[in-house]
Amino acid sequence: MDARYKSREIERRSLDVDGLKRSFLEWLVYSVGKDARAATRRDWFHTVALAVRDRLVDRWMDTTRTYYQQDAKRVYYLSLEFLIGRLLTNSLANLGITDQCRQALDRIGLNLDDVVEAEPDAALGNGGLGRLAACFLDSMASEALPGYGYGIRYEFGLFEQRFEHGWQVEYPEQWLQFGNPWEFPRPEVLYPVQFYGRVEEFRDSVGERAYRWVDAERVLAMAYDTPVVGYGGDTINTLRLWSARATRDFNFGHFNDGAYMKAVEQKVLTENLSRVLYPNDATEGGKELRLKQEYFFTSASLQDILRRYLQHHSNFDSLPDKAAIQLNDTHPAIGIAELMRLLVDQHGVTWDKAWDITRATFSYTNHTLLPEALEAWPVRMMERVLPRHMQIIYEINAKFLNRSKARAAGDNGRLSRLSLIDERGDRRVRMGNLAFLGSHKVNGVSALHTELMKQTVFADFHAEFPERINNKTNGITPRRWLHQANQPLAALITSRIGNGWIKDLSQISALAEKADDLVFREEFRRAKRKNKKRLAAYIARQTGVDVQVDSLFDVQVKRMHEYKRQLLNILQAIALYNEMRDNPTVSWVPVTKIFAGKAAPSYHMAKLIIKLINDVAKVVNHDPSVHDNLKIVLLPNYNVTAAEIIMPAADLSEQISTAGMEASGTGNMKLALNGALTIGTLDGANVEIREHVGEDNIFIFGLTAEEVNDLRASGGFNPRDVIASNPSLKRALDMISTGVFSPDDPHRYHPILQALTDGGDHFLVTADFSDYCQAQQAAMDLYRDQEEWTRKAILNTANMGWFSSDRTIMEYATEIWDVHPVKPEHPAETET
Ligand code: GPV
Repeated sequence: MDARYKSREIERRSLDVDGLKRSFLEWLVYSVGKDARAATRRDWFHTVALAVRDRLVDRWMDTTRTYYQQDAKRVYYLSLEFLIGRLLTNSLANLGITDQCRQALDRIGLNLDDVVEAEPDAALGNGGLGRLAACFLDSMASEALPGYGYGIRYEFGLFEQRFEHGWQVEYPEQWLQFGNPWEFPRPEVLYPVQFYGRVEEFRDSVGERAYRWVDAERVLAMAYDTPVVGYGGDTINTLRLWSARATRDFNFGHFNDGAYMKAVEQKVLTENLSRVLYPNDATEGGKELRLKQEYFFTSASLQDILRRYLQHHSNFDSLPDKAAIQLNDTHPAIGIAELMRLLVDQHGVTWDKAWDITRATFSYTNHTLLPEALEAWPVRMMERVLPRHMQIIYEINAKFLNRSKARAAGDNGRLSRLSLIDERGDRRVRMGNLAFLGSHKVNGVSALHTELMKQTVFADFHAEFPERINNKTNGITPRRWLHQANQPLAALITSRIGNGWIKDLSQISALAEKADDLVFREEFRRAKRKNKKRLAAYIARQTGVDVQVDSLFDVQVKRMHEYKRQLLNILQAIALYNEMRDNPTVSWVPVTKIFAGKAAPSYHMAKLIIKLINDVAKVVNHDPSVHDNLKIVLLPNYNVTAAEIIMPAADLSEQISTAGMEASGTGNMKLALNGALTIGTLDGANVEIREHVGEDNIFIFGLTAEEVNDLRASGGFNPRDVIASNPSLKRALDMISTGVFSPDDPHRYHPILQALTDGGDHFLVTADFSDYCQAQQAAMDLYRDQEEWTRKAILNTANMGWFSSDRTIMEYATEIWDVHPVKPEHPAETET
């Protein structure tokens, strides 16, 4: 133990079992305020979390101090979403004290697994984009990179999903209800953020034209810091989340007029800014409050970044050498105009210099090509909410368009596409174009996605700036998604190749040679079976459905979206159900279809697909004629915590999006790493997964992105012809349309059938159906041969090393950020 700790009365830093136990008992009494007899499971969770937190504070301060003293270049990851999930298991594992903690609790008569279950799941994000940000935090800390996350401390995270009569119903998610032991409020870290008002022009001290933003409304951004523990516990970085606070004028100004209630009401309205996460995944509603959220957290973060920079510098020339700012999609792209405003209006930097600094500091990640997800704020809204930023955007645009090659070539079509303003219809600010123009690097999230970016949304910008677009294929943290979530497999791997893979996942390739080892296969299967039993118990608890542990667990877990094609999956399930009923004497491979995922509350089609899955499940699961060979479950309230149970238990991973539409996918990586075989289209990162695991170890089907493009362009696709020529598809659709699954409302699914026929089947469900069924058949056939299946599953795990977010983050660090590892210095630490 550290010498500096020994003199303390309370062993706040002790990592041994006795020290932990004493800390727990202290914390329970003196901070939670309960005695052991009265303590609930939640009290114990808070107790343990606070005691564990004690054990990382020194390292956290050492890390921060080292960055400061070395004036290290930091990277700031700006993201409207951080889908971090629970932190107790993660903190213990990364600090390396899981076993000690378990034993300490044992001695008090408690079970660590029960205590862990009392932690709420921090769902400050919707799906892949938010979870990627959380994996990146883990990787930055584990790679000793000086990285900060900046976002919003939403009081309400992503809604809780329940099913009522099979329909999705949303409930508020109150993760902060009982307090959050991981966060440190920083009431002194407070920045003003303005909205509305108007811009005044004036002459500055040297007679130059200058602007000030006046008569604006003011909100304060208050910081809450959460430590981000790297693997090994040496580097502990910071996630800084902003919460909206009314200014003191609000509190007291109206009060003096006697309008006390009005003042309080105003305060509540102001603080609504950070109340709730928008539940739309990859779609933008154009809501004013959303724009205000984006500006709120971006402005506060930039002010904080500049404050930190100015501790060591007196001008802004070297800002790009000391700060890299990554824009996680366009949500923080207003930061480009904001940094220009801060530099030009507040710090007197000249425009051209400010622009060079801005571009050298920012970089931008694009996460989708879907047109409905590309943010475009109405100019009239932007003028009202952020009048100075609108001016700055016009100025950036005018200077850019004046100099662009398109103008030189007299190409007006291209010029209008390059413009930051979409002039068609109501004028809008194209945030993607702003982000592109204001960044030195722009990246896609898989090889295919990056190529398509060059060919589609950013084709004109790519011609203008051919060096700017680059690829950074996504990754996942092996700590949370294998070491912590899948302890049976993690222990097996470590028993054979040591534990180096946790920190360096490329080492997992050493497992490949074990794929032919019968003993290893048996143990691999045993680990999978253990995970499947755990999932089966969870399914029974959540849905009441009993599933066979030895059936093929066929898993599709992700947001509900038409492009992700849960509909294709459930149609195949209906076709399989029919085959099983038609051929009762055949010995079928038992299959359990497992779905989970939330639909945006306003996405009616996605919610109808949820209802369809639940309706089909009800019929199939109660039909004795299939002899339990097919079960369908839709698990409610998919979140990080549920994913940690599901991922390790899957046999088959459904990655079946319409090719060209899934930017990357990351669930595909979690499932393959945990030994599931993928059934998927050549979309997003599936393409690269195939290259790594080998084409014999993956089930690829369906149209390619190019074929999808051609088919849509030719207009020659008639879904009715496809349906007519495929009896099993026709039968499945007829069953839906005649109310077999909805006898209470036979027309319920008319909108789905309409979309698949007259609607033109935009997502090509019918076009890919037959090929998909064949791939499913191949999977079921292979599953009969458990030795062969296991061999391929092992090869999946062994060949997924490249998909570690450590690899991804080091590519960002070297190719975009120029940020380097910094080892924290621990001043008073001495060996004893
Ligand atoms: I834009 N993504 C998301 O989860 N939410 C969004 O708002 C947008 C993109 C996802 C993509 O859909 C995934 O393909 C991708 O793997 C993930 O972002 C991370 O890059």
